[in-house]
Amino acid sequence: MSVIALVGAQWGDEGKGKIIDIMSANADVVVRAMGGDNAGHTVVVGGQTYKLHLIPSGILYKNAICVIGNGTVINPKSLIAEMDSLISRGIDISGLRIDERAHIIFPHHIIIDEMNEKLKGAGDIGTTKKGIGPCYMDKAERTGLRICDLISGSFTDKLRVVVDAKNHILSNLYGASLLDFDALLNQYKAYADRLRGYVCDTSALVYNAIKQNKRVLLEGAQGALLDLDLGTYPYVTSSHPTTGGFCVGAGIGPTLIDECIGISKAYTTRVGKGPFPTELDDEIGNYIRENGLEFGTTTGRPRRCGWLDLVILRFAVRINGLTQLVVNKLDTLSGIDILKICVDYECDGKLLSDFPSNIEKLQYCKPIYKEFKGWKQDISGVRNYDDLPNETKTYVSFIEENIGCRITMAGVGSKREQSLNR
Ligand code: 2SA
Ligand code: GDP
Ligand code: MG
Repeated sequence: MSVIALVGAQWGDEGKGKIIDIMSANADVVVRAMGGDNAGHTVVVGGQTYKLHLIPSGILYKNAICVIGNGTVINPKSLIAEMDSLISRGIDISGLRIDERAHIIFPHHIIIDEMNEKLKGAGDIGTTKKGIGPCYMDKAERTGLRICDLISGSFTDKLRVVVDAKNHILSNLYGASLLDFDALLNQYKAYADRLRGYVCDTSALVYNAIKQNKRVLLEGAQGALLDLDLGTYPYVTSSHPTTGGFCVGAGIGPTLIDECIGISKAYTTRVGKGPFPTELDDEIGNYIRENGLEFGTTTGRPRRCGWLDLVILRFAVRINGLTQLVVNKLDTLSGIDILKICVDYECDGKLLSDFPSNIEKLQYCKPIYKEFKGWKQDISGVRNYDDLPNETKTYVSFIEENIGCRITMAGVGSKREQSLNR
């Protein structure tokens, strides 16, 4: 291993945090490159549960350098709260590094996120309301402020320009209260003082680490179907949670990435709005939600649950160039008599094997299912892949045979030891 990229192969929450944590044992540098504190990555270790939002999951290992890369958007308030929470639990965060180019989330981004969602009414996206979209909007509009601005002497002048412009928008377009410049300046200056010591050019750091043959792990957030370009637009996030997103978001060339690993669940979930062909709005869906504890790690929202969809996984293999897939949460399916896997869609009387680009078409796609005999027993105590019930192994083998990608690990629980090499 030298550089490994790890991404969600569905709509996020596939258990990336758990796998990153396991792989961090052999990593020198772990890098977040997209999204912000909308992400929620759960790691369970030594009976303790950590819910990480911006800080890479590798932070739980003492020696790993943990990078928040240039492609992320950083809410300094929640980053500092996350740092403090880790410190209070005895975690050493001296390995944290924050990129100078990462954009900053301000209170107005959060207000605008909330207002935009409200104005959309029933057509809302179901965002996490963390200000992610509005912050990336400013980045694309070239009016955003970055971490290098926050820690520079010109921050006061730059913030003045931003506050004047945003107050104009907040009052005239949204009828919202104005930002208090002095209060905001003092607040963000205090954040700057706290964060300054962690800031550097992380693209250079990662490059130098690679040149020294260090092992680098690129930690994806969200999932392929939430990619701004390739996902179920407009029901997506505003970043690129695909392997390509690492090149831009970590400032690393594509030839430097050696392995691309996708993470999937043994079924499908989605949190937020948008089409979901295999969604189960019934008792089985409820069973999966309750059994799999499918509630948002950041917002606590119930996740929508459905059968595994191979059209989606084939799409994820293609757009990410996956070389391996991990299938988590097989234990959640224990006790379901008949399991279904969607192998293709039927759309307008035609067979569709490729994920459609247009969600209007996706809305009319009907899953074509293959049925499998389920397994009754609790498999969370199994520690060797070969000891899983034959039904579970048949289920996993079928997935592998139909997506064109090796399945190298299977998850039977949230703990480190509940990931079985295959
Ligand atoms: P946003 O806030 O602008 O990024 O929302 C846009 C869409 O992206 C989805 N999204 C997510 N989907 C799954 N997991 C995410 N992280 C949290 C978790 C979510 C939570 O780990 O459970 O706690 O609710 C995440 N972040 C963004 C979001 O639901 C919108 O569909
Ligand atoms: P991430 O965003 O991809 O890191 O995933 P989340 O942490 O948001 O959600 C995944 C949830 O599933 C977390 O609560 C994990 O602890 C849990 N989890 C991960 N792998 C497994 C597994 O194999 N079985 C079970 N039952 N839970 C798992
Ligand atoms: Mg999550």
